[in-house]
Amino acid sequence: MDLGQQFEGQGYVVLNKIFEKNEIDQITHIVDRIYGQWREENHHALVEQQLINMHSLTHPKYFADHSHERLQFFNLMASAKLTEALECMSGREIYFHNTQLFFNPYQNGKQPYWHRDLQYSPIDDAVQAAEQHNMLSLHARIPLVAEKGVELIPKSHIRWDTALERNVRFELNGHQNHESLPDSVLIELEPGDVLIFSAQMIHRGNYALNPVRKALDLCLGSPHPLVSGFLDAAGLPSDQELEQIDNHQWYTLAKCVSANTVANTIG
Ligand SMILES: O=C(O)CCC(=O)C(=O)O
Repeated sequence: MDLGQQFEGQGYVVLNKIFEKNEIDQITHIVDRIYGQWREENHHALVEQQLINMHSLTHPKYFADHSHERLQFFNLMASAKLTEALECMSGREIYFHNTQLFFNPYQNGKQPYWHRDLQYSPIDDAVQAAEQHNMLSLHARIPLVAEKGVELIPKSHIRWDTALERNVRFELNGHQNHESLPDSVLIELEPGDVLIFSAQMIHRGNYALNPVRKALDLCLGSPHPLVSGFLDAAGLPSDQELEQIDNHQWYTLAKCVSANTVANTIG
């Protein structure tokens, strides 16, 4: 089965050994510095709200004294192997939407919760369900330490919820969003591997089996009006940086999406 068939059938694919050790080391070096800055600035929320992720790691505020690292980071993420695999898997032009870093909540004081990513957006669940087949929103997870860190419900990217899944996701009728759900798979990854999964399939993290987690997720996809408005141009390369990125297609398309969104807002 090829990558496209695997993804269409299951909603995810695991690409083994896509990154070399030295690439993971370079990504880790940059991510650790950003994560350290973010933790200092967000210590209170990290503890009080039991945060499990941060986002927008490419924002210029993380590169004030390290401008060369921003270009290096864009180049590392859009590696030739990964951009080619994504193109081969989706058969579509892919744009770069954002980045997130996933880690365990402070002192593991929170349970992982099942969700579809747009569940926390203002977009109504019925609209999400109706548009599901027209959307391609992806996470490309680059684990920086080995993890059994994410649990997925295969095929939930091509259908909407069963009654139980709905009750659990929205904590209805006495259910809680951390209850076990049938047919889930827990994905095991080593540094160098990449997990690509649909952001709109039902998924949750796993904290208990992982003493430490540090997974860089690239949020990628095919442009769609429901999500294009969430793209923050501040996280994209400048025109000058773009010229120095080897595989710049994700970023070039992102800049077009951003420019069109602004033009439509003004128009
Ligand atoms: O790894 C996690 O904690 C959850 C992952 C997740 O929710 C996501 O990637 O959208």
